[in-house]
Amino acid sequence: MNKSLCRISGEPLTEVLDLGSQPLGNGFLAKDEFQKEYSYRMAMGFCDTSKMFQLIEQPTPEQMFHENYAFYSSTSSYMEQHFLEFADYVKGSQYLSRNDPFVVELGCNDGIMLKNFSSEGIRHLGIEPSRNVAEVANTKGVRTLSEFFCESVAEKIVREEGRADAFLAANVMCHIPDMNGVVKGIRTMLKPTGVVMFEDPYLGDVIEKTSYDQIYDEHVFLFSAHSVQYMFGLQGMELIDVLPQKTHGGSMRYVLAHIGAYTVNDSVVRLLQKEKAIGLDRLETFENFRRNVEQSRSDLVKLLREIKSKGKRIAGYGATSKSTTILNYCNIGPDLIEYISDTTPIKQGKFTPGMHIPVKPYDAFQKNPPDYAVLFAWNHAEEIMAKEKAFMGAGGQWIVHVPKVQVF
Ligand code: DWN
Repeated sequence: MNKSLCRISGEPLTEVLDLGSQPLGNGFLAKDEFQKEYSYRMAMGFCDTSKMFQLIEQPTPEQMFHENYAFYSSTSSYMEQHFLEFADYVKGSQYLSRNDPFVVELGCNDGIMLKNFSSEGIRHLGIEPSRNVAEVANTKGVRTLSEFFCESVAEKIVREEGRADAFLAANVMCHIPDMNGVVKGIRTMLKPTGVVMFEDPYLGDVIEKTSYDQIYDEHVFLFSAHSVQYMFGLQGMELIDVLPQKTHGGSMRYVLAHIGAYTVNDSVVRLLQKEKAIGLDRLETFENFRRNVEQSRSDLVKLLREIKSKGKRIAGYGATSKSTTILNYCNIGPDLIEYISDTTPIKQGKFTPGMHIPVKPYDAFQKNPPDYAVLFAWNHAEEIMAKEKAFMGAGGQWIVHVPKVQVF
């Protein structure tokens, strides 16, 4: 497909934001890999037909999701709680049949959500292309297939196990370039009364908070109710409910079903109206967003340079995929940020993609705390603030860029 066409409607895209040359968001690497590091031009386009805000160019799924995938969902206790509640919501909903319900999750990662179904003996299946995290799920008793989901995989599952009552996905759908193929697969997988429930970072929050770090190679789409309605509408499905979530700095849970299977909740109508009011369906909104992103970059770089010029030490907290976007777009390297602390073993001892800042274990932060810490995992702020009282008590200060660049 021509790269400047919308992946959903096939209509031309208008480029609205260029975040420059970027490496893989989760491409943490060793020193001897610097020379052959991959990069691409990361720019976003808007389609006036589908209303989809999307990457113009994206690395292949195989480059991003493989046996060394660096992100494990169960690194946050708050997220564990979130998925327990998501699972309870599904189990308590009207959508699961009483007799032998079947729940499928796309991109189940290390089983953080499905373990809440497997522990109760509910028939389930995870589909997870990154083999290392899929293995962790299997060892937790979560039945997981390591595959990229598509219509033929859906047909095979239906032949062998029947259709699903609920098809779940959390922080997954926005990663999939062949969305039309996947939505066809989902439609194939669902019973006539089946539903798909998925959540992803919400475009409305990204625009409102200038959280442009939600844009990176893996996030090919940033969804709104408008774009979700359009893409599922192409396959005979409709939005029946929307539920805002606090996770990842503001997400939306979308519930969709075959057209006419359920009454459409008022929440859908209200959200569509709100999106029109704030302009999520219009090009000008994205042009304004671009100006805010540029301002955020100059504010952050100015602040870091000022702090450094006073001889203070700055580290990063959380080597997130999001941080890759900020560091590379703002050209922030080890001259400004000494190291980034992260609890994920696979990232430790490596260097951040593109800017090559050392990633150190959490111990480094505790034993040798900086004067300032850039909170790259700002979406986990509540959890992190609760456990970093010692850092703050000793005079340590945080820097965030969302919703605006500030020190606290
Ligand atoms: O969509 C995606 C989201 C859900 O997760 C993926 N494409 C990749 C990943 O994105 P991310 O890396 O931006 O996600 P997080 O959840 O913001 O990453 C948090 C990082 O911070 C992890 O590497 C773990 C680390 N961490 C830490 O060092 N100390 C996290 C917490 C809560 C902590 O206390």
